[in-house]
Amino acid sequence: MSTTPNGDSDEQLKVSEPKTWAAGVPAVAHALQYSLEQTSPRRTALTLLNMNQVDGIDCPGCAWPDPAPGHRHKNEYCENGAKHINDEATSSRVTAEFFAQHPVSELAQQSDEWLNRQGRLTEPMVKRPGSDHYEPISWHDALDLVATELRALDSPDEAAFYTSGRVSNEAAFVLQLFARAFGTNNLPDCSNLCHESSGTALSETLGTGKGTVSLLDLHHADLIFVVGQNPGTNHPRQLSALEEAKRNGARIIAINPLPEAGLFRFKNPQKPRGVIGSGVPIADQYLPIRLGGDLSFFRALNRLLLEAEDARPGEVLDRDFIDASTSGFEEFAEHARSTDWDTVLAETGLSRAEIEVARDEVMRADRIVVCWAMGITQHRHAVPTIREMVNFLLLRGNVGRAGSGACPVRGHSNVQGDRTMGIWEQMPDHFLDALQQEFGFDPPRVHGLDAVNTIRAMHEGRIKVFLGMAGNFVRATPDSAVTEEAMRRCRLTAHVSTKLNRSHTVCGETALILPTLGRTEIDVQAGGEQFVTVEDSMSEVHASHGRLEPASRVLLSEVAILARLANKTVHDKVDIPWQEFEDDYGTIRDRISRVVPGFHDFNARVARPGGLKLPNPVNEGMFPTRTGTAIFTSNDASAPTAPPRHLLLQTLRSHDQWNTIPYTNNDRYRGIHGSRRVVLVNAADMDELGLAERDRVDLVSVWSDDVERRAPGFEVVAYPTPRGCAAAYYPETNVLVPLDSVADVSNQPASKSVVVRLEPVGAPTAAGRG
Ligand SMILES: Nc1nc2c(c(=O)[nH]1)N[C@H]1C(S)=C(S)[C@@H](COP(=O)(O)OP(=O)(O)OC[C@H]3O[C@@H](n4cnc5c(=O)[nH]c(N)nc54)[C@H](O)[C@@H]3O)O[C@H]1N2
Ligand SMILES: Nc1nc2c(c(=O)[nH]1)N[C@H]1C(S)=C(S)[C@@H](COP(=O)(O)OP(=O)(O)OC[C@H]3O[C@@H](n4cnc5c(=O)[nH]c(N)nc54)[C@H](O)[C@@H]3O)O[C@H]1N2
Ligand code: SF4
Ligand SMILES: [Mo]
Repeated sequence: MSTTPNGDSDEQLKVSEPKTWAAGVPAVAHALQYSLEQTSPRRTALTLLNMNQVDGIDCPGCAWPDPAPGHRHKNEYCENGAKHINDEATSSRVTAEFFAQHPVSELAQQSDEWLNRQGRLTEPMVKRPGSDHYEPISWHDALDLVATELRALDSPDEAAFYTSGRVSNEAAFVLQLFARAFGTNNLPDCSNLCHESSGTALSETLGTGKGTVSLLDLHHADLIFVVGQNPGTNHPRQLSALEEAKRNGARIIAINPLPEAGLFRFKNPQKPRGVIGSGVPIADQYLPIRLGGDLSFFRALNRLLLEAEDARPGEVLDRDFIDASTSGFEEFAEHARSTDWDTVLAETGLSRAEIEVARDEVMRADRIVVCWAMGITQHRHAVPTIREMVNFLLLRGNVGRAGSGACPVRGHSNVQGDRTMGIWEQMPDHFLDALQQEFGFDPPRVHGLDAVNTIRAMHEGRIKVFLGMAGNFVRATPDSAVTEEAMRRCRLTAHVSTKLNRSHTVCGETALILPTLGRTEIDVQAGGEQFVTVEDSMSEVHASHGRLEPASRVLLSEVAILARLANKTVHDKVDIPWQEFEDDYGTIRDRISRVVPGFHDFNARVARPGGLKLPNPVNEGMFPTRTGTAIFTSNDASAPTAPPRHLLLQTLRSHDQWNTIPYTNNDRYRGIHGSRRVVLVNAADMDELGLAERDRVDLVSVWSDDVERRAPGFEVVAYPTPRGCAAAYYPETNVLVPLDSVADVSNQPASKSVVVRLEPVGAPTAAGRG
């Protein structure tokens, strides 16, 4: 595949029927094919056999947890995890000669897929002011350059330190320590773009920002809601857990505007019957909800449950739990009873009968889990929606009890761990106090900038130095044109990365590429061979041991890069043994054990097979909220709408991409092949808009600031999505998401509700029409 950022591709779009089952033999075949295209059979075997095993490599694909030691399959991975790990293990290399041949301006024209395909970065490179080429630089000079720029700033708050959840606990802890010792809380992270809304709503209502369920809870639930997530693609081993739950008698309700393959039937490739049989059915009820209709859905469900309790007092709600452990019930109940059915039916696009079927499922279930991901968090009203899901769980006492609870399904493999380690622009005082006590300096207390506010600050010249660790900031963030301009206004941008991406090509006046070891690789320091740790979506913390020879002998580990940089930047301000951290990561874990709650005896406990589980107060009957109880809330926000002849667009992942990086042009489960510049539209909407299959259109977003945001050259494909709703891939459509279009309270970009019009290519533009 070859595509430029504007989407000129030499492949043709082919469309086939969407699949109604996920995984099975094709998943194994596709994983192996992609892996073997990347690297040798020997390295493929090394990565795959070590993946997610005790003493092996933690899969960097997503944050889904592993079964307990002793219960793991010898192939404990999924198609996408296998592709992802071998994308890192690739044998291709980006060298100094590559950069000599390709000026930055030329690289900026290449597609995300092309940049990634060039392979692993091998040595530090610098682009000097005015130059159009990256050239080699020694580690010593590269880190001096960053330290000098940082020290020259008028204020530490003129720097921002971005991380993604690819970073280990050890590196994350050192990074936040460095940033705070330097004097800023500007720690934007990918969580700002991912589950920020979950953390906000859960902290407020339950007193913990994390999910409350374990894998065992999921296995033993009676009813599981899978809301706003596409597990067949993005958390494939979740399907094994759902299969296990079904075997134990669970029922499943899937709520999603798109009939995603993994929601219907799963052929478990780890089991003989999954290979030869027809697989197991997953969802017992599928609700094709309109985009953003989930708040209304849960309000209606809660109203129905309150009414059922009126009819059969004492039989429906868990009054003991409500009385003993919650507050705000009466106010919530009054508000829920006022839920208007016409609004519910309009916002959800569902029938009352469908919602009543869901209620009946709920009434038959004792233990209930609600799982959700980006289909919920990336809406303007995400926070009230999650609060309403919590109301639902509280009504029948489904938190803090076996087999039930809240399950925000995390994305990046260590995104939850990074937060635990202090990567947050708003860490609470008790964490900062503990840092102060341990390291003897006074960390800044003023909250820092999140991702959206970092872009604003860069754009306005308030952030001058940007250090990115393990992500692709310009592609992951909204309003691409604005973000790119913001990035280019920085004096220095520096990225600690494994592979080439757009953030290296859209860069500051001076730009650095600092190449690093990946999680698959053997990491030897002065103190011997090192391992790192990660925390999964269910708060299990375990070790990850690299197994492959490093991609280049020049690479430094993330911890080494940060420790050396910190030493050069803040050596005269704080007395922290950065060198010791680099030599032996165990010394970092010792510090973590004294600073971060739940990590006592970290080194000893993480050495045990399977690692350790962090305590969750909710599961110990405590709700550390402002009232000391779980809190019912009254939520009013309305679902997003589009004006006549406009559609509501969600931006989402294909089956063959990993976040900002497409791997191939083959969204297999949805039957979209050969092109990513595709917009999925309901056939009746196409008729109404006068569009035919494969018509070429520009997507133009509509926002109150009247700035034109246009994604050119998309082909229209009829697809089973509710009326008025459309879907297209991220990151190609990030250009359409206005920077100001964010979730209330959490400030997370609202990438799942973008108002667009489809402008046939060749038709006069809005400006032209005057
Ligand atoms: N293979 C692979 N795995 C990944 C990733 C990857 O890129 N590739 N990324 C990782 C990361 S960082 C993350 S955060 C996760 C993301 O995992 P997901 O949240 O599954 O990711 P999306 O592709 O954004 O899919 C959103 C899903 O929500 C549905 N949806 C959209 N809007 C609504 C709505 O209003 N209501 C409801 N009920 N549903 C809605 C969409 O139809 C789609 O099925 O995956 C992780 N795992
Ligand atoms: N429109 C729209 N925008 C979105 C989303 C959406 O659904 N729609 N989803 C959002 C979500 S949920 C997320 S999480 C973000 C993702 O945003 P990011 O996390 O910023 O982006 P990634 O694509 O995961 O980053 C990929 C890069 O990470 C680097 N990398 C990979 N592994 C390592 C490693 O081990 N160490 C180091 N140092 N570098 C490494 C490689 O250089 C690679 O190019 O995007 C967000 N943006
Ligand atoms: S489910 Fe997630 S963590 Fe597990 S193997 Fe697949 S991508 Fe990796
Ligand atoms: Mo994410």
